[in-house]
Amino acid sequence: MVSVSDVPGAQGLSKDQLRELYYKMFLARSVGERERMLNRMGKGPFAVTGEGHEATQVGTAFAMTPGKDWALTYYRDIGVALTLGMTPRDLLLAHLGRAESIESGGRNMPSHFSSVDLRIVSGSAPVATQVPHAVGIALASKLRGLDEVAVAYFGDGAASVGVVHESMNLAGVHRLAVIFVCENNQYAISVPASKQAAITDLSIRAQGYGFPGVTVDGNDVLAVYSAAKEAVERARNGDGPTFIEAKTYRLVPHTSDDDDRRYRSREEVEEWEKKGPLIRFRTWLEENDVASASEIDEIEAKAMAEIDAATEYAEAAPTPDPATAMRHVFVEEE
Ligand SMILES: Cc1ncc(C[n+]2csc(CCOP(=O)(O)OP(=O)(O)O)c2C)c(N)n1
Repeated sequence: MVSVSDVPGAQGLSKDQLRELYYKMFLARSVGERERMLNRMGKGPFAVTGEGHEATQVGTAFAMTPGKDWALTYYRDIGVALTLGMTPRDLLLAHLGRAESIESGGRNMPSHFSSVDLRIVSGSAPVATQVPHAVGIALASKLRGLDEVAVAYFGDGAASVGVVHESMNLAGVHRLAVIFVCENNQYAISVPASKQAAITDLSIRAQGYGFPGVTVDGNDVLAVYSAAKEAVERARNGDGPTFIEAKTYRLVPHTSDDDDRRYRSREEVEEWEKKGPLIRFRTWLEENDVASASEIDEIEAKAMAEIDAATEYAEAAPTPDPATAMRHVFVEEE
């Protein structure tokens, strides 16, 4: 039986749930690191990962009901996929392009998360295309009288794309059960936030579309969870959309093909590392007696063991048969 934690600031989460949050955050961080490592070893063709985004991704997804609510992710959302129930094995099979990958049988780019059972809808590489999909799903839910919530994830760069504004407008007009989660990591590849928008808090845009917008500290998992929980409640109750801007920082280059030394200083990255989501939540768990240092070490060891086993499995798994390369592209004759 899980007892509800009376730890101040725990947002009503039990100690087990708080530890689970840390587990998922650490898992997300370490899957990203593993993917980049496999890429450097010449095994994974391309790595796009989310180190630094763990509080934003895990905190929002933790407020959703997996398999009922819809996640429209973008390429950085390893933490969302893992929190909703995808496994390191799923992600590494996709990263290495293996036939068994549930995402596309090894045909898609990595980090295009998808799971039919978990309602994680496969995205497309052009940024922001998942946002109108979320609104369409939310409209369908409304027409069918369902209380399912659709959550669209995107970056600060994607927030400038026209279709995001059209999506927010439509969602506001019809008061749809959709949540817009903007993972503002300060950069769109090399373009800093100051050259992306002439405002500081992107969340104020929601006002123009007639629904609430909040800016939260995207490195504070409990603050993010609290905002997401409220947004999910509003959406489920028929009170319409919410825009959540989570301010965070991408601690690694944009992808394995990017050299971030060309557009940001090492000092800047180090400053953000010091206030990174994992170190902050680990400190909070210890200070509030939710988990001791050695218990946290055990949580981390468990996550690493899961990732090591997943890596071994995925590396040994076969690649797709080249004769099936066109499958799912053209209709196949029986
Ligand atoms: C329509 C379109 N334009 C350009 C690109 C190339 N591109 C890929 S990711 C990216 C940056 C997106 O930045 P942001 O939305 O802030 O997300 P982040 O990568 O920082 O998490 C760009 C320009 C693309 N995929 N699609």
